[in-house]
Amino acid sequence: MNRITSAAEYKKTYKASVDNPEKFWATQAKTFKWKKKWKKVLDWDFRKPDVKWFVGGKLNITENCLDRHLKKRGDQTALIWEPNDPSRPYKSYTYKALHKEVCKFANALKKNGIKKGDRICFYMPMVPELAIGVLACARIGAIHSVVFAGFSATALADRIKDATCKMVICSDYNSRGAKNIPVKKVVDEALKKGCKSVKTVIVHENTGDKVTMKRGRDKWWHNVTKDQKGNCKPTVMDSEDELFILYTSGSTGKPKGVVHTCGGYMVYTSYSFKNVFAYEDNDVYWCTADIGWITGHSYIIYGPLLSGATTIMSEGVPTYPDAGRFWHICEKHKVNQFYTAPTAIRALMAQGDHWPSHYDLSNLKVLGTVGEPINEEAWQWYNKFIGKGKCPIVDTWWQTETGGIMISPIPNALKTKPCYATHPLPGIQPCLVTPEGKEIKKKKAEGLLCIKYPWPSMIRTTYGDHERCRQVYFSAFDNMYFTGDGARRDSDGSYRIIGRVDDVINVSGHRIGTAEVENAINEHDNIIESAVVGYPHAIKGQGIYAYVITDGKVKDKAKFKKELDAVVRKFIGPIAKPDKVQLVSGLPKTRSGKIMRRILRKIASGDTKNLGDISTLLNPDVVKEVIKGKV
Ligand code: 7RM
Repeated sequence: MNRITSAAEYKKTYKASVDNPEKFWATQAKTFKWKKKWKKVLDWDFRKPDVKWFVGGKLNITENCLDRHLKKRGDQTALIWEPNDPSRPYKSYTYKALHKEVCKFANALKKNGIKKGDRICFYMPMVPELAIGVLACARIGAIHSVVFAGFSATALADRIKDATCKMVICSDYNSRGAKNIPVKKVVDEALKKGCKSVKTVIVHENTGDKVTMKRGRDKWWHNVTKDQKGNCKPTVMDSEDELFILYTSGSTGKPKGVVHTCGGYMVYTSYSFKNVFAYEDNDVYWCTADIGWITGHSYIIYGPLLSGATTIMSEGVPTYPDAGRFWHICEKHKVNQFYTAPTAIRALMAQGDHWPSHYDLSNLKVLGTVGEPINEEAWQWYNKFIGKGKCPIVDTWWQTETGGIMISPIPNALKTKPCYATHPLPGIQPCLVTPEGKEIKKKKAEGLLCIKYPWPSMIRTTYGDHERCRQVYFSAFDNMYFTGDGARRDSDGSYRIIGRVDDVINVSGHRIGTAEVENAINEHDNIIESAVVGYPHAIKGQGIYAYVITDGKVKDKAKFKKELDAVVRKFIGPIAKPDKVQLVSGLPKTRSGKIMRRILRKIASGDTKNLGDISTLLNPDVVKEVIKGKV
């Protein structure tokens, strides 16, 4: 697999990838071990959508992540795990050791009745067993569905039911900063909400604190793996067999299960990993994301391991025990590539410039960001205090649905530019379209970001509801994938991502649907109606602003706010708690009864001068009240 190292090479490679995509991707795919070669590289029809890559090819992704490397780098470190508490020892697994652990757990899954195609839900903190478990699923063709351990029991139950999971794998507790958060307890609660498909719960002992185990259903990880062999033949999978489901928020209430398949995802995550991070043999790479999000799937587990890299996963938070933790870990493991979210950079920047100065960051070569737009100030700080002006910053734009990085600088080949994700990777054909669906050909333009040609790691369907996939991503514009983002393009073809144009807000790099938050808020007894919008937030990127109409019986506003937090916590999780709540007597609505979110968004952002024409509203008077009551 070739890595691009100059501007000329990028230009040449990009052109080749667009002129003959099938030839280009076939070349990349040859790096891997296939049980059977594909018959055709690509079959596609966006209108259905029906996209197939490496048609007829047979493989197992874990054979490519693990077995393929054993001969050359069996004793090289594959995975380093850095615990929440820095005084505890870190763990590391060589490729050989990781292979063995994955096989043992894969055998344990089989022993517990798991077969190819079964869905398994993971609800775990960032412990090595999460990576091992995910790979063990892939080893035997079971489909993993990882649910971020910050989600509530209700949210977890919804996801378990949607995918009819046969098994849940969890930990006892989650050590996060100074907290010890119950995990198994949340699973118990979720399973009381009608998750009839779940037959077994496997519990990994993390902190060792007390949990209740249900006889016949719950088993300890260490017991089920104890007598298993360290060898497990990889199940032969079709390129288009499902690899995993990952739930993500959209503009409607219910999160959708984005489905990725084996062959294309394998080729693309590895290709993009090597190129974007300029990964060279023996480099140590660290992505601070949680495996509960796509970034963790593609760029902690699959991309790095497929590339034979040393990948770090860390359990803790950026500010525990202090704001130097990230830089301490970089020094300790001589990290070469570091990948994090703008929100973390802003939070650490706010703690003072001196924190990074206490650590040796001289091994860093490439810095990355993901999840949300990075503002210029944070970019400059990252560049100066972490990269010391010598590390290219790769601002990587992509989505759960795209499976891998789509638009990003490539170190030494594509120049970086603050706030710009810059150029598409080879094989990616972005375009800007007008709301009417016309592609904007002019270079310098602003529009809706679409992708007009398939790429190997793209979403195949939304689990259990293919029509929804078509409707959400492929119906807005003919023959194109619509990203939901708006973007600007410079005269040099460089892209700047502006952000979501739908009702999705991005809080600390987490995607949250406003409808989900509204549904949760509406569960409170005193709520008549609510409208949730995003507004600019100095650290989180966006904050959550809730406008609520109550039944007039709310006496204690502070107590009421706490109660709203509690319902949101209950139905979604703490990440979706509103930052601001404003009680209003009405919401601006169109004559057909639709809430005018555009107006609410402007007011929440403090931009009350350019509200546009409000005379067509059903209730224009309410706007004044809403402005006056801004919190
Ligand atoms: C990887 C991930 C996707 C949404 C996406 C954007 C936003 C992601 C950037 C970005 C500006 C970036 N997957 N987004 N990366 N916006 N610059 N570099 O985050 O499915 O959770 O979110 O995140 O709005 O549509 S995600």
